Amino acid sequence: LNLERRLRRALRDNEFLLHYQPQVDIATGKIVGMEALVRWLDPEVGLVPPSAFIPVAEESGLIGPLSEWVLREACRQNKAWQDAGLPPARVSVNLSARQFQQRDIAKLVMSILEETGLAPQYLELELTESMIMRNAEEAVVMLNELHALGISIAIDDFGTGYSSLGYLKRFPVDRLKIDRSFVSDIGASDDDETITSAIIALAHSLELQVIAEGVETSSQLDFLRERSCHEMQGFFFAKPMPHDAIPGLLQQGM
Ligand code: G
Ligand code: G
Ligand code: NA
Ligand code: MN
Repeated sequence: LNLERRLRRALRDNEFLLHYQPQVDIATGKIVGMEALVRWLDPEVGLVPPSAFIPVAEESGLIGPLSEWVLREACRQNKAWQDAGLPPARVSVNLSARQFQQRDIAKLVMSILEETGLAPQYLELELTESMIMRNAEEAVVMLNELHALGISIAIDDFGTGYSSLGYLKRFPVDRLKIDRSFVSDIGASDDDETITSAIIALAHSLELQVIAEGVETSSQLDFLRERSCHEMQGFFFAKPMPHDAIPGLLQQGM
């Protein structure tokens, strides 16, 4: 069976699941969010990472229904945790390029928020610079529609693409996610330290939130804290984990 047909079957048979990686406020140490990361539990192969199937899903058009499932499941789960009395934390969902090209994405997000009852301030969408810059004029319109729903927007892998800083100001963007390639070289590369510092300073001067991804060591964390980076995500705090590990973490408050 080729991958496309196996993916189609996996969608039908409910073989996808979400892992979550906590995002922590550096000043308070509290979990303030989590990134939803899709996995495929293939009965023959086991857990398959998204890099192995997202590209095929995009080419085949299956990314539409898959992304819709991810969005709905992330919102549903987050609302269920809040209803269970856990401290609220936002959930971030990665948008695929294909999905962002669909003019009616804001309508879909709105209907999923209504259906699940999740308050919009607890949903964040992650987009990459290249997705936005591919058609910046169109992206401004779509991001404004999404932002008007009350959700937040993060730019993923920030620093690796070609952002026009001018557009960055015009876009209703809430958060920059410093790409993990820069963060991982803190302590090893002067250039990457300079870039990380510059992104944090840029975020402060544009009054954006900034989160570092891929934080693996306490010295990376110290570097980020000294520069007033707001949040961090990475193996130093926690790896992506199954949904049933999250309530305990939220409860502990960390
Ligand atoms: O979890 P992992 O490191 O394997 O994720 C690899 C990549 O897959 C990341 O770049 C992430 O953005 C992407 N990814 C994870 N979940 C989703 C999803 O639900 N939708 C899309 N479009 N990409 C995802
Ligand atoms: O492209 P995106 O930023 O969405 O990728 C998220 C992916 O990054 C997750 O799949 C996760 O497995 C991976 N990741 C998260 N934290 C770390 C980390 O500290 N180190 C490494 N090497 N990978 C990480
Ligand atoms: Na991401
Ligand atoms: Mn990223």
